[in-house]
Amino acid sequence: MSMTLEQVAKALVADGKGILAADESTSTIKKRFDAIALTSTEEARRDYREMLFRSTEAMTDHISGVILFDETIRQSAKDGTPFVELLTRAGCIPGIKVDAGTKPLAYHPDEQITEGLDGLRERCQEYHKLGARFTKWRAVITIGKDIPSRACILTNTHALARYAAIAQEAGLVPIVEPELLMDGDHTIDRCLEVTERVLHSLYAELNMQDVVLEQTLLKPNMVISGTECPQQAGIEEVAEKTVKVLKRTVPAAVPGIVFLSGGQSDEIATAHLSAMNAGHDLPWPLTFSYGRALQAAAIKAWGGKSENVAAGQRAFTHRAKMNGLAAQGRYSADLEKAA
Ligand code: 5MM
Repeated sequence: MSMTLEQVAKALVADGKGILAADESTSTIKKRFDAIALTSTEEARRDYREMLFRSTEAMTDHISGVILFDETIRQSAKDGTPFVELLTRAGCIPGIKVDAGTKPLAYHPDEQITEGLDGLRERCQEYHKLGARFTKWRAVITIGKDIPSRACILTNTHALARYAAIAQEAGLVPIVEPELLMDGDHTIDRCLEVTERVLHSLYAELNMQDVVLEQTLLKPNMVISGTECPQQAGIEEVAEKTVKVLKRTVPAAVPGIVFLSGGQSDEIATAHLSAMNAGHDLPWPLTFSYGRALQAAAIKAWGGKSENVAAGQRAFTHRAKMNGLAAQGRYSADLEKAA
């Protein structure tokens, strides 16, 4: 039975579940494999994703959906089972990244614009036929001296809104991801101020393009200190300031918010999510859509060796379980030690 877009959006933020972002483009997955001294061949990428997707407990109990890359949505497991089928059998919804990456923003040398609107309608239609039911587009915003500029915020949020409308028309739930990078020495309060500006602009643009909010999800950064900032905010401050900004900017009609991890360590990303869910009265479910914070331990344990597949799956399942608990506000650092 086919699901409506509202049903898909709600299923992606089902209680205790979140999204696995496995949409690394070819150049990004190469960087991850370089770290374990593994050559990034199509077969190695297949084996790695198969290891994750066959982690039955994680995929069935803690992961609601997986964001795939163009190559991955067309791939099959070693035994010939298409990945889309493998995911669907585990009860996971297949999704697809549709942006074409970032390019320099004209007249703004230190800023970027995400491209990919040309031909997007046809690509979305094809991905729907291939089994995708949701999609994602990521805008990248840098905080620095005098940036982000108004042009950067406007062009990126406008593109996100145009993408979202096209995705909905093609029967896909759009996840809109405006990512403020953690890089830099900015304070948490500067991150708060810029995140608020970006999200206000995003919801104004979504409204302008007649995007149906009930059929969308937001994938934001957390409000956090820049990595080089001498004063690093603690877990509670990050949770409190992130929730504050989201309440100021995100309409209650949005069915859920799925955070990116952005380079935070695995355990900190989990602790932040749990603190937000534990201590606050919220109009939407808050969960994860982590890439690195879900995969870092798994890729390390695997190391590209077939004899380590079970170890990689154990590491992935543990992280997925911790984040599933965090989505319910039930995580504590003791659970890491216990495991
Ligand atoms: C998994 O990383 C995704 C792909 O990035 P590239 O297109 O640059 O290869 C990325 O879109 C990801 O879904 C989000 O940024 C969240 O990932 P993190 O690692 O920040 O949780």
